[in-house]
Amino acid sequence: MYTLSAGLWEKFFKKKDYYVVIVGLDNAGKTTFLEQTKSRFVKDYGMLNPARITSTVGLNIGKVELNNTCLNFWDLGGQEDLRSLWSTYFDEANALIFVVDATRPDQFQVVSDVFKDVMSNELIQRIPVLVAVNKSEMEGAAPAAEVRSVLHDDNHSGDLAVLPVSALEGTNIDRCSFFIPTTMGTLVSKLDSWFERYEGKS
Ligand SMILES: Nc1nc2c(ncn2[C@@H]2O[C@H](COP(=O)(O)OP(=O)(O)O)[C@@H](O)[C@H]2O)c(=O)[nH]1
Ligand SMILES: [Mg+2]
Repeated sequence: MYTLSAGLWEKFFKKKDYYVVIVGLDNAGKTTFLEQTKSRFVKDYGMLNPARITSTVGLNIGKVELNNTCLNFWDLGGQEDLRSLWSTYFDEANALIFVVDATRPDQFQVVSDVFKDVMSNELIQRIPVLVAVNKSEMEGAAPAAEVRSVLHDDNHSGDLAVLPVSALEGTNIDRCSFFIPTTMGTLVSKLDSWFERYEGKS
């Protein structure tokens, strides 16, 4: 029994490298979010001037170290014709960040449909999902609760958090990164107690 549990543990939960997919509609602020995250956690990283961030066609990657955890971000292009490629990255993903532009309530129906589509993927249903309600520093930006109300996650069993952020100003960006190892930690401790109970019975 020990060998089985130790093997599973190593394979799924003890690894310190986490892969995080960043998705959301085009222009929501995904690349700015990643740049801001890198500028906060990568020593001597000079954030790109936001005015020089262009629309993402392929993929931007970023690696960030937090204590003994390494977060590998994949920032994917959000244009309609690129969205079908997102799921090819879901296989490896340990967590997902969904970025919403809070200043565009006219897009919330599309956001709702796209989010529903992402959450219908069974690989996503069991991993932590963080919704970054971006551009929240702007006057008139929708509050996180309003964005939450258009998002449906009925079949999702992983943790879900909805946070107002400003990728431009850096508000709450650290909390987004810490959400991932924190929820992973919860998963590990849940698994730990499950193994204890299971092994107690065997
Ligand atoms: N006001 C404001 N603008 C932002 C914020 N984050 C991104 N933007 C702007 O939104 C636009 C799209 O950002 P980008 O990161 O390229 O979006 P992406 O297409 O989702 O990767 C750019 O003009 C950014 O400067 C934010 O928190 N506040
Ligand atoms: Mg981009």
